[in-house]
Amino acid sequence: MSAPSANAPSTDISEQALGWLRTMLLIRRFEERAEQLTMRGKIPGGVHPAVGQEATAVGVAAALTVQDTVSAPHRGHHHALAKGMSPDGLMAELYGKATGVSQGRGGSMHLAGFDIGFIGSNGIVGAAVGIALGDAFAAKFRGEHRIAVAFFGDGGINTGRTWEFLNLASAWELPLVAVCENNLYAVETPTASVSGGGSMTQRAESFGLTALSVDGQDVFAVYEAAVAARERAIAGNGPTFIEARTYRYSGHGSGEGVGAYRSAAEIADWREARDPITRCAGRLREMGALAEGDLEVLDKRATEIVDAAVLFAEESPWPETF
Ligand SMILES: Cc1ncc(C[n+]2csc(CCOP(=O)(O)OP(=O)(O)O)c2C)c(N)n1
Ligand SMILES: [Mg+2]
Repeated sequence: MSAPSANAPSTDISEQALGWLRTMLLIRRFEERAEQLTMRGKIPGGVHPAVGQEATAVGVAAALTVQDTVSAPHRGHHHALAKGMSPDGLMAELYGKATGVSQGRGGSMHLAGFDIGFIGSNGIVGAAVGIALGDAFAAKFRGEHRIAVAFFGDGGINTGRTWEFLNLASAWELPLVAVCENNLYAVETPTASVSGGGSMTQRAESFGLTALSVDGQDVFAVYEAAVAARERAIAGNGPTFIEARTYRYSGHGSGEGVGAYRSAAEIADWREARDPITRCAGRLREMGALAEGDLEVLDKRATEIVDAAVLFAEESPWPETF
């Protein structure tokens, strides 16, 4: 059952997918713990948990090299972990400790790890697309063999700046992959109720981007879409827009409920019938790559990594000056 990390592709898809499963379990346990710690006052300021959205980040990151970059929005822990950020450094950052990935001065929404190609998360809806656009321009201008990926939400799709960025990416045929994680809601607003002009992919196509919609709860489907988008970008054929249909199990931010704007049936459908971890584990069992009891072992290991990250954050010093 030994497997490489999500960032170290192997030729054997089941070996790779075991790495994806590990990373998705790590994200889930990390996010659950981060929310608990916020509610207990250990993590200041709140977090935006990505529980339920693990496959979108992991499937895309698995298609990337270390040199390829990722920019992320306010809900960005899963992207950072999938791109290879250390759980210790991330947890310490959430705590505001000096050992955090942004030296404890950024917090949940301002993560960065330039050595792993994670060029930053930020809280301005849609802005991650502009940051990745700039890096895609740099890659093309310098003739570098790499791409930039922007993650953003379905709320971000309805901001003007997002389309300004996608327009330039198209006009300049930049190696940008724009991934919209459509989790159906922007805070408590159902995005469909405030969206005109047809589907997201139709809108992206009208700007000249190659556009496709994938099942964001199927890590294999996300991976395949990202591989194809990367190949197109590297070949000089311009940007791709990917809508990844997904769902966040939590409220918008830590401690927020969902009962006021979602039906119990909708939540049950996503959690019970489409869960990305359950589905990935199922595929691996079909391939003969996951035996009875293996999932529990991997899950226990993910919990241990999170336990160690919490201990690291607790024992780390505060920044010297503010
Ligand atoms: C420019 C801007 N406008 C408004 C906000 C407040 N805000 C924070 S998150 C959010 C909704 C984002 O929804 P979506 O893009 O779907 O991402 P999700 O939270 O679903 O992951 C809003 C309106 C903001 N941070 N930035
Ligand atoms: Mg959303």
